[in-house]
Order: sequence, then C-alpha cells, then structure tokens
Amino acid sequence: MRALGLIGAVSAIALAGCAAKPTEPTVADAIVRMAANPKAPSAGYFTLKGGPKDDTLLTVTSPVVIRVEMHESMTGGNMASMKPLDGGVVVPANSDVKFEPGGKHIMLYNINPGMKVGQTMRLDFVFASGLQLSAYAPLRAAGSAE
Ligand SMILES: [Cu+2]
Repeated sequence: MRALGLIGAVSAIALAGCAAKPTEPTVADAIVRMAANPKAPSAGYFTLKGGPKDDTLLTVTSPVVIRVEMHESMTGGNMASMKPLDGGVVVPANSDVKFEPGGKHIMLYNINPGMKVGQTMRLDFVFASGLQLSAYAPLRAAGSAE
C-alpha cells in the first residue's frame, strides 16, 4: 500500500505541472487510435490551445514511433485524400486548433510493437518559438467509440 500511495503522490504532482502554464501553447485531449492492421499507420488527435502569442507547431514525434507526420484530410467529390502539413500548423493566440477525424491529424508509422491498446504513448511537440511539450496519449482500438 505504501508504494501505491507514493505513485499517487507522484502522478498528482505531474498533473499539477501540466495544468500550470497558461503563458504558452498547451496540448489537450491527445489520443492515438491504433490501426486494426499493425502494418498500417495509426492516427492521432489532440487539441492545441494557443498561448498569448501566435506560435507554429513544427513537428510531433514519439520515442516509440519511427515516423510521425502531420496531415490534413480533404474531401473532394467522392474521394477522401490527405495532404502533409509540411510547413507546420499555426496556433493563433488564445485559439484552439483541433486535430480530429476528418480534419488535421497525425499519422504514426511503425509504432513499437510492444505498444498495445490501453497503454499510453508519449508525444513530443516542438514549436517555432522553441517551446517543447510532451503529452501522453491513451491508445484506443480502431473503431472504438471515443
Ligand atoms: Cu493522414
């Protein structure tokens, strides 16, 4: 029981640290939806919350993924396609930018096979201002409700 109490105290401190900085962009509600086929890329979603100044998200990486790309889905006629967001994504001051199904998203290629639904993946975000953030995304099954 003692060990459990210590873990609880450590996670409370970590959570307080995450919530504490309204002075710069933050990342909220990150999730990764694992592809049903382990050879296919998985998709990730989150909300970028702008700080007091405009900033630009340049890259997203993960220590357990070989390659992460930022994409935007487009629908034209009956074709769904996506294009890479190579120039980064502007996060205007005091505004939310959502990465969500049917819109902007990240694609994760070659996730470490040890990562399973129900676990949590670290995502690292680098901004043009030099800001670096990490978020922890729960891994969800393909087609799950949330
Ligand atoms: Cu994509």
